[in-house]
Amino acid sequence: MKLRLLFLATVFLIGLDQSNSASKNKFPDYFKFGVATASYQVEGGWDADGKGENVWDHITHTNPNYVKNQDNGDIACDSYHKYKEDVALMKDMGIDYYRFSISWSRILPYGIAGSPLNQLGIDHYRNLTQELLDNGIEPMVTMFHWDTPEPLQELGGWPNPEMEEHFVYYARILFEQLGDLVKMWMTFNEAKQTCLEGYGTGEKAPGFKTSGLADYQCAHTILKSHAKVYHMYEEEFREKQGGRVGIVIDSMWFEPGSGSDKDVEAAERARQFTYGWYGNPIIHGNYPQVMIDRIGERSKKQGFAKSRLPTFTQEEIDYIKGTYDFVALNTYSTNYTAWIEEADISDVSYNSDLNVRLFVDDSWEESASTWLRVVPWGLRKIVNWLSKTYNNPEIFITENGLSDRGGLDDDQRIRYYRDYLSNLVDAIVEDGVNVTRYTAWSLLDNFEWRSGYTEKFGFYSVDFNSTERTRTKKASADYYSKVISTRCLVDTCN
Ligand code: GBH
Repeated sequence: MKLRLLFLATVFLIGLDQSNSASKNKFPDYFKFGVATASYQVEGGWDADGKGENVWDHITHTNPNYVKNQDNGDIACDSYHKYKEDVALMKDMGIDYYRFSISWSRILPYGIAGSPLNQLGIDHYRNLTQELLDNGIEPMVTMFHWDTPEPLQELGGWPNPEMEEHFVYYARILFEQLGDLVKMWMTFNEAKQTCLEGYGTGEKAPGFKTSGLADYQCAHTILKSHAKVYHMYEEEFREKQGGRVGIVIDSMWFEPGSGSDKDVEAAERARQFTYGWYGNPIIHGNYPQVMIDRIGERSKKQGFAKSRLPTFTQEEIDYIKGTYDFVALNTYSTNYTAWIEEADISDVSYNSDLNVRLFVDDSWEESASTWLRVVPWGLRKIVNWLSKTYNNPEIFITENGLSDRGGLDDDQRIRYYRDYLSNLVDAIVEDGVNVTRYTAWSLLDNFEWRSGYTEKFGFYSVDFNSTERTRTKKASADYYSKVISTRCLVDTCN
């Protein structure tokens, strides 16, 4: 009898143990998996059906050497014409939702508030959205993924506060014309890159290099525009349409390069200057204190009558605070941080306002992108940091992925997804972080900005030499499908 009890107890314990280790590797049932793309990177049809010119059309046409191999997005993956095929690929993979962006210049060729609407542009996105819904795939829409209408750039672009009016006008059209079908909205993709690279370092279109000034002005306009669009949805659309609105913020994970207090401080400062630049105003109401203090002090020493970081009034703080229904993160990699001596005071730039040295461990596996080393544990750390810093919000990973040079047997990509997802599941199951969505970048190999078509992130390769832009499945697509259908990373857990 005793033996039998012992035996039963043992079986029970083993059973328990197995179900525990199983659930450890399993995503919760409510968890959703998606893939992402962006309009300029995949659509092509750059002047099709009345579309206007945007800053990427403009810079690649007027300064072809801006992009490697003089590549541009004129045709890209031709997804503008091949969207049904793209949806079929996603359906085949069992994707839960598709994160794509809308090209502002297709909807409003002049960009400007009050300018004529291009019905064919609206039709295109209604068709794409309907096709997704008919195939059981949820649309997740980004309103702006870096492709500012050129006429608006000629008025100054994002550092010009008037952009708010133009963006709100555009956003209203999207809610009115697509809000019956779309329930998940992202206002901006990676505002940090729009501002820092577009107006600070010149790394992205429109290519201005006025760091420490125009980048801060740009961010200020974007934050106000985002808040206004959030409130507009809240007041005029939410009740009827029942959707959700947020903003996509990007950050790598910053890990202290040593245990010293100074390196630890440098890491936190880098996080605040990156995610916090946008996240802090939206979640807590104002720029991070460390940005206010450091930029204020340096500006003063440089002879500016006021801080180069614009200030929000109390009214604006109250208005911006809380304008999110979830926290969205694009993240790919990790850097170490080291404290350094204060930068020369004559240097006016975001980088010297931040004043942190970033470095990587040479043993970290490389990708095809210089900035992207494979560091899976960084994902677990960054979502834990978001959770702590921003009061345990619901978190979406809106981009994560790996670049290589091409090839259908992409086991490096499979390992990347396996190891990053494994860290994510640990964050959810073991650390209790509330992540509910994961979005892989990207469905297709596509136009990778300054690198043209040389860095490949896709589950499908695209033959850019064929007018058909033929898509071919890579091994990683099958891997991701299997994760989605089993919600599981190891074979033993289903
Ligand atoms: C995302 O940005 C974009 O949203 C997407 O369009 C893009 O295709 C995808 O990732 C892959 O790149 O050279 O060290 O100064 C990624 C975030 C942040 C990556 C800035 C490049 C340059 C860092 N990007 N980073 S560095």
